[in-house]
Amino acid sequence: MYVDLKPQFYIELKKGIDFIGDIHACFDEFITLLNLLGYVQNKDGLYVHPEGRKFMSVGDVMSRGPESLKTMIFFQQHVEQKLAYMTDSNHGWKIARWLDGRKVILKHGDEKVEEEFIEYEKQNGSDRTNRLKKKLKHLLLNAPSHYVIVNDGKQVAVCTHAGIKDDFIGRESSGIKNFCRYGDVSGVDENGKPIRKDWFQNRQGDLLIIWGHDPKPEPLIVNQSINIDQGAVFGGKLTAYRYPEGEFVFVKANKDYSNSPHNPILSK
Ligand SMILES: [Mn+2]
Repeated sequence: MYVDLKPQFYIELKKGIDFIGDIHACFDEFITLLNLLGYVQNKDGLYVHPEGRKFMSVGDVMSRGPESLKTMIFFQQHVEQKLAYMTDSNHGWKIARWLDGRKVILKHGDEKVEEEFIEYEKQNGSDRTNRLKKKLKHLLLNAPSHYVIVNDGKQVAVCTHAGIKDDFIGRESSGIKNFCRYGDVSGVDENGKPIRKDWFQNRQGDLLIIWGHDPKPEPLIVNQSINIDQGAVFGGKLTAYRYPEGEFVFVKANKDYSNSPHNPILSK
């Protein structure tokens, strides 16, 4: 069962969009990137572009890294004001369900979000913490599986987290949402790790797809798809892809925050 993607998830290109790869709580690197892209703080402390550009995150703004709360609050404020956009994602969906009180096990860096909330509550009390949780839950539960970018009435690009099939574009269903969160996952390997099929390899469509999720040392450009997750939290770099200019802007991570024995960037 499919339904049409909601009209508010079709975004006019207007003055241009800066797509941002997986931030994973690397807040300092993210702010450095926004400054490099020319965004400046307005009187309310929100980052706006003097030329009217907007920025769009491929999701996974939190978890693994040092500042999940700051990064999520940042997106909550900017998405609410329509200064920024953020797609759904696997970590985002996990945190959304946790905030919604559902039974989930926080691991793979999601436990760091809970630790930050505990610290936040110590400093700000439970009323303020509960209000924040409610706002962030709303942001995460309402993030779309993908956005379609439109220019002069023509669809020009799609932004999603882990991937999308061409015939999913402009539609929503629970299957499409899962595909966009996790990619084309077919079973698990002998270590219990999901086997990822590269959905883009035999792709025929010609609409540009911008995605993240699967950290690559450099942007991977295949069949009109661009992976912009360069593993900032793993000590790689945070990527912006500027559309329609087609330029990449990078910020090198200050360090490897992940402490992961299977570092996808430094081991490649
Ligand atoms: Mn992901």
